[in-house]
Amino acid sequence: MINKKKALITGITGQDGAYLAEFLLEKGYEVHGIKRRASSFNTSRIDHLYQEPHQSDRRFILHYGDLTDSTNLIRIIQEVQPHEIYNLAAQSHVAVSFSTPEYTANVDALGTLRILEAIRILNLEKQTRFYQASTSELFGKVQEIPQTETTPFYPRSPYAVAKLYAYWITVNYREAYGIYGCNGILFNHESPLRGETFVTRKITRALARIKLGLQECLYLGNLNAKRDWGHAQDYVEMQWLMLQQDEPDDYVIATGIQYSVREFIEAVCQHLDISIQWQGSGIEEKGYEKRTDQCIVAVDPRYFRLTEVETLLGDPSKAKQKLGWQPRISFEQLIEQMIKEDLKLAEQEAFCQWKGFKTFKHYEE
Ligand code: NDP
Ligand code: GDR
Repeated sequence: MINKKKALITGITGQDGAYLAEFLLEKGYEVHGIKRRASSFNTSRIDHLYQEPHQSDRRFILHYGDLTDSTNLIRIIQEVQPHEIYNLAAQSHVAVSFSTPEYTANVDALGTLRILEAIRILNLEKQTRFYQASTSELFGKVQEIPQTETTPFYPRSPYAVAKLYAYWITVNYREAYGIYGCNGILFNHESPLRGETFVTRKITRALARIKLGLQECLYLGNLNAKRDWGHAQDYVEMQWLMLQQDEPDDYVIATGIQYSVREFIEAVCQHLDISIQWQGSGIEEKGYEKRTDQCIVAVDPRYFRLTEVETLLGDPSKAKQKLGWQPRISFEQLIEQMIKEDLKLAEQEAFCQWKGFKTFKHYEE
């Protein structure tokens, strides 16, 4: 199916960017993405979508850019003339935002303003629809359980405070300039493409390695934090649907079910058929063929957050009613998929080690 629509995705090299690009290409869109220049390759999540620049009917095109660079954003938007912009780019790690608060504000808050201003400067208010990747982190120290579109915000990190600005500037440009702008207040969503330092992926990756005898211990922070975890593939479809409505609006996207970090670990261990020892040691090193049936999970206070978001649980009733939101992939299926892919990676690593090849260092974060 070919449609004439053009979409521009910032953050196309990230988890959601990769799933959204795939989704829009299947819908027939011409998909443009902004990627950062990096000293090493940063496109592994979208390499399967790559099209040769010499191909005549290309529908997947990448542009170098950065959310901190207004002139670059204006030029790309002018060149592409997109019907839809999905602003997914962000310094998205909550803990890291305490170390890089100014940069996080520059990208996550001002970056959003730069795109909205570009739309305005280029007189694209009537042509270009805008999606802002807002977050359940806005609720922070929760004022109401479960959280809906009307729950008051109380951000608890430089990341969340930056995203709060982005949320309101999107609302303001909608009201002041008539831009079709939507906030998707998305709760945590994961997948095999999830960044390795977010807690779910850190767990599935480490436990797969422990299962194959490549690692002994998993160090984590607050095991009692509770999150409403969904699958990224389901969530990107909602990002698109928000931009297909008659009127722009803001929506909570969540599953309405909550688990603690500890429960997530227990579920992964059950799938891998390993028991958990919450502290101490007891695993013998016996090489590639040795599969362990026990893992050690230890709490390391370095992973505690200065101000923690203890509990998040979304009420997606509005999205259910207006967008027909219905998550397709269950929590169990999400865990199964993540383990399957991380076991493959661990097996590759074990095989390389067994053959005497060098493997990558695994940084615990
Ligand atoms: P990722 O961290 O996986 O991806 C972030 C993307 O932003 C990457 O492509 C990254 O590029 C890019 N990026 C970072 N800084 C800049 C910059 N200065 N200029 C241009 N691009 C930049 O995030 P997710 O895919 O998980 O999330 C997508 C968005 O949704 C983010 O805005 C996040 O804050 C938000 N969100 C995510 C949720 C989740 O649970 N996943 C829930 C709610 C909101 P590079 O690959 O080069 O690092
Ligand atoms: P979050 O996700 O902060 O909710 O932000 P993350 O997976 O980083 O943390 C979830 C919870 O787990 C606790 N935790 C740990 N977290 C990490 N990263 N590493 C650990 O070792 C660890 N141990 C315990 C955390 O304290 C926290 O309570 C994600 C990001 O994708 C944001 O961009 C997005 O906006 C929100 O989800 C919704």
